[in-house]
Amino acid sequence: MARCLIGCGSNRGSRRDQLDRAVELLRYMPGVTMQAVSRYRETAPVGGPPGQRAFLNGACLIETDLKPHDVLQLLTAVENTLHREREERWADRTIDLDLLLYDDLIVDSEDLTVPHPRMATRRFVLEPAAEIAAELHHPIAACTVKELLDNIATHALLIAIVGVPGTATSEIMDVVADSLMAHAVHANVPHPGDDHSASRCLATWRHAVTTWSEAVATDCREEGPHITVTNAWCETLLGAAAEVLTPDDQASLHAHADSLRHSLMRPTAALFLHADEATLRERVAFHLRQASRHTDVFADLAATTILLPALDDAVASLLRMQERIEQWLRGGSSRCPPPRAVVRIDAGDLPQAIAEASAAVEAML
Ligand code: A4P
Ligand code: MG
Repeated sequence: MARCLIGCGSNRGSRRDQLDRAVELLRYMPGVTMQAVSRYRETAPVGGPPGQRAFLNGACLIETDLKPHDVLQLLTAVENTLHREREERWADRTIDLDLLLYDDLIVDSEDLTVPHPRMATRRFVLEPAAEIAAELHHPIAACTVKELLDNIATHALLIAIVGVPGTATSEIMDVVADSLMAHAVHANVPHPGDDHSASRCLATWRHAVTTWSEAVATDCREEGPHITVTNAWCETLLGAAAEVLTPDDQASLHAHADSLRHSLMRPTAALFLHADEATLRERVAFHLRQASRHTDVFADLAATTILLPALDDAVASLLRMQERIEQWLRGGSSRCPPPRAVVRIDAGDLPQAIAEASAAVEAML
């Protein structure tokens, strides 16, 4: 038997009745035993078209011998019974049932992702979930549901928006900071400029790491509720440096970063802007054609393309950097544990990425 945590939400029609009916329909499904149902909470809508009604959100815990895809089918059947219409994404709905956790299983398929990819930053998911299943384990965050809730239930949020050049981390950070009145801390990767020496110079990288970490640490010392967003983390700066510094200089930069880490809080969340190879290739090609004169969005690609003007070399370098970020987020870097909450965002569609990033941060408040 597997234990499944299910998130429920409604913001259209008779919200409480619909949640009650969804729970009752699940309770009487063959192969399902209802273990617990949370209270329902009214929550402000996150993301989606403006002017939506508030949600009523809850969670339930079931035991079942159904496989994960069969559970998803069951949830869809219950949604259909309750007249769920699928219009625009994140549009208001009579009922939404999400499979949050299925034991300790990780599923990553076309139509099903478990754990639910956006749950770790969502207060409207974690509060009811922690009420009935505080000790349930999240296999990717490697902690319990209660620990995920405690992670975001803090008055000082520190959000790292990470991604390789060409994924618009700075622009997205600026939009998120503006819309939520957060402090933005820019990290600047050393730019090669006219001679190529600056970006290969250890001192320049040490300076970049120092100024960035001092700015983050200063923001984090501030008292009272506040949000800090930054477009980098130590690991992303070190990963970029690995492309240009000698192994000895890299080791020295790592030691320098280690000496600064004690002043840094562990980030509350990382928003990982991930681009596939085709997207990176298209953006680098665009940049190399100097079409970028007309737009600033991918200006940060200059740091790569000045040193590596051949398209294939530049793309390969970005993919290596991206793999290093993934490794860190998977917990592969022993120096700095990844944040508990990681939301992976497709950087291929910029407006969508901005909406996802803003919603992920808003959901924590
Ligand atoms: N899908 C993949 N993985 C899962 C999973 N673990 N559980 C697929 C459920 N479905 C999963 O879902 C779109 C597709 O996701 C499905 O076809 C399924 O194969 P959907 O329910 O049709 O559409 P949606 O819910 O609009 O999209 P999405 O991206 O699932 O939205 P979310 O993440 O569920 O967010 N604000 C508040 N306060 N309360 C809420 O409950 N909910 C949302 C929806 C946004 N804002 C909210 C709330
Ligand atoms: Mg859904």
